[in-house]
Order: sequence, then C-alpha cells, then structure tokens
Amino acid sequence: MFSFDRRDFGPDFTFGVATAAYQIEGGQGHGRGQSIWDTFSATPGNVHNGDTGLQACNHYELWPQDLDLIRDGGFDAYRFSFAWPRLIPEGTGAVNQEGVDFYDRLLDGMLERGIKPYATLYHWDLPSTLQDRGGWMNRDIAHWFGDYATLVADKFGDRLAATATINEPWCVAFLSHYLGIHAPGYRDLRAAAHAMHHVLFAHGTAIDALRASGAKNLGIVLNLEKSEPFSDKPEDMQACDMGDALFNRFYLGGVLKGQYPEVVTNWLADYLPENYQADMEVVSRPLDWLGINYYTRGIYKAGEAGGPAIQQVKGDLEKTDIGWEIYPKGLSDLLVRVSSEYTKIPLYVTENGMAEVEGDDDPRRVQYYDDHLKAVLAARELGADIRGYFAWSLLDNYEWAEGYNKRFGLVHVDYETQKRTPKASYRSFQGLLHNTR
Ligand code: IFM
Repeated sequence: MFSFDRRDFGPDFTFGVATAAYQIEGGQGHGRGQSIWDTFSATPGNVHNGDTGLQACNHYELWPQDLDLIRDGGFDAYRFSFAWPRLIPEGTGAVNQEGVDFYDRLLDGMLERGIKPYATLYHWDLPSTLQDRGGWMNRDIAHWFGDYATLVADKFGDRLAATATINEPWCVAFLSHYLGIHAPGYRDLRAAAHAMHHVLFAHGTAIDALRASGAKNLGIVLNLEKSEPFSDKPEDMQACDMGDALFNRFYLGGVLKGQYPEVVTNWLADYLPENYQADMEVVSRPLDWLGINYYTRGIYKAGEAGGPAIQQVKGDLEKTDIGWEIYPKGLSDLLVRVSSEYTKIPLYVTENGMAEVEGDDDPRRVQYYDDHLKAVLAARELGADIRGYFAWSLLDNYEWAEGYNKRFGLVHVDYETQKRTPKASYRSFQGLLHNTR
C-alpha cells in the first residue's frame, strides 16, 4: 500500500494508466497496413528473442476486460495511442473502416465505464509506405501527419479528453535515426538531424490541424531525464551540458520557446534541413498542456580520445530490471525545472514506472510508485502545476527492442494464454483510488 492519501493530490488531480497501440494491440490483419515496427522486429538481430508485436496482449479483442481493469483499479483516465497504419493503411489516402470501428468501440467502452480518453496520435508505428518515402527524414511528413490528425479529430475528437501529437520525439528521432536502436534503425547524422526537426515540425502542423477541426486540450509528450555530470571536472560538466541539450533542451526549447540549443545546432549545422529556422513558429505553437515521461537520470562524462565527444556512464543507485537507476528526486527536479524555466501550462506525468522480473508480487514496484508519487507532491509544493499522473503501464507488454523480456505492467500478462493477473502494484493503486472517482 502507498504511504499517502489520494486527498493529498486534491480533488481534480487525474490518475491514469498508459499503453501504446503496437505494444498491446496485436490484431494484425483487419485491414491494418504494415508499420516500421513490423519489419524492424522481423529483421534478425534487432529485437531480443526475435519478438514481434504480432500478438502482443491481443488488446484488439480483449479490450473490454482491459478497460474493466482500468475502471476497477479506480483510475480516472486511460492514455492510449491510435495506430496510424490501422486507420490509414498506406499512411495517406484511403481510410480503413475496420480500424475506425475498433477505436469507436474502444472510446465508447471508456466513456461507458467513466474513463477519460487521453489519446496519442503517434507512438512509433509509422506506416511502412511512408518510411519508403523517407519517413521522418522527409519534410512532407508534416503534411501526412497533419492529414492523419485531421482524420482523428473528425472521427473521434468529440470523445477525447486530451490529445497528444507525438510520444517521445527524442526516441522517434535520435534513438531511431542516430543510435539505431529503434525502427527504422538508422545510424546517420543527417538522418537524425532531419528527423529531429521534422518530428517537431510535424507536431506543430498537427496542432494546427487538430485545432482547425475543433479538437480541444492539445499537447505533446516529451521523455526527459535528469542529466548529471560524472564529476565536476570542466570537461564532464561540458559533456553533461551537451547530453542535456540533446535529450531535454532540444525538445523543450523547440516546442516551448521556438529555439533549439546552440550547442546542438552548431554540432548539426551541416545536417539540419535547410532554412529550418523558418519553421520554428509552427514548431512552437501554443499548447494546452505538456506531458513528461520520466524514468531515470543520465550521467555524462567526456569521451575518450578518438571516440564520441560525450559518453554516458552507469551510476551506482539501485536499478530496475532494465538497468535504469531508480531516482525519484530526478522527477521532482525536472518538474520544477520545466515549470520555472520553460512554461506555466499544466504539466502531466504521462509515463512513469519500472521494469521488474516476472511475478505478481512486486514490492519494489510498489515502492517505486510510492517514491515517485511523493516526488510529484514535492514538486507541487515547490510551485509546479502538475495536474495528473499516468503509470506505465497497465499491462506487461511488448517492450520494443527488449521484446517481451521486460515487464512494466501493473497487471501480469501470460502471453501463452493471454490471462491477466493484477499485481500488488495494481492493488496499491486500487487501495489509493477506490471509490474516489
Ligand atoms: O515502453 C516504453 C514506452 O513505449 C515509451 N516510454 C518508455 C516505456 C518504457 O521503456
């Protein structure tokens, strides 16, 4: 059980759980087009154990019991994502009616259960046909994404409590086009620099499209880390500044101030799209809220001679099953930083949680949530306007390059039988939230 009371968060604070389409839906076929994760995961060597999202948690069919779990846990809201290739199989053009019907059922199911839908338009499953045309490296993606946003607003907008454009643009751009760890698996400076700008330009273009179609309560979800230097040597401090600029300030600065950090634009000067500065007004369209996904800190050190200029090193704090340090103070520090240096719009913690070894008894995860929710309270005390918190994740699910090997769920999933079993962490939320909706 948690060590605080729901009332400590005030009556209007939103508690929710989060998932993403490719990680849970399964339901391939049904008119759905191919996505970059289908082919990336089918390529030997990219994903642990060769796991794919073909079945995942079969949420496509089992969604009624998953929504029951959200309701019975006492959660107010469900953060889910639309699959672009399920709605528009070729990325642009013809709409897949079966896909529209699926999200109609899902949204109506949420509303019937008193659960507020918090939607994300893009959580990494780009239609493959768009990748064939350059994907996030092609400036045209802003318009492809804008048209997709219009479709979502027209079909579903009146039922959505909030809509985010992109989930974790750092992952879409840097992790996937520079580090090569996520689809499409590029390791190329120019590809990364183009994707970094285009993903934010597409975000701003989609905000315009959503607003024009009457959608309300619009935001974006950034993954942020607490960046810390390995030592106070000037070269490590400088490495940390660069790490922070690449991970945090590029996205915060772009979206909230229309400005990228100079250390990054200098580094990427030869590779960024020509005249990108002309897009910054669109990149920084006013938002109604900002989502922050937080998991851990990043520790930076100057690189060795002949290698990359900065390197990340492992710290000595207790780690989750995926090897990330547990650092709740990083969450309060970040929330306070964003609210004092970047914006006064409402903030939401849109993801937070931990990977833990398989099992229904997960005391470390209960402690993790307890400590991080207290960090949210601490940041609120210091003036940050935080309106909600979403646990990642409702279910054990497909953890991208880690396949099914890493489990983040409040609810255990047996992938053979698809049986769901609530864990102790789910019960802790239930104890906190029950009968208070
Ligand atoms: O599973 C992911 C999610 O898709 C995006 N944020 C981080 C989670 C844990 O790695």
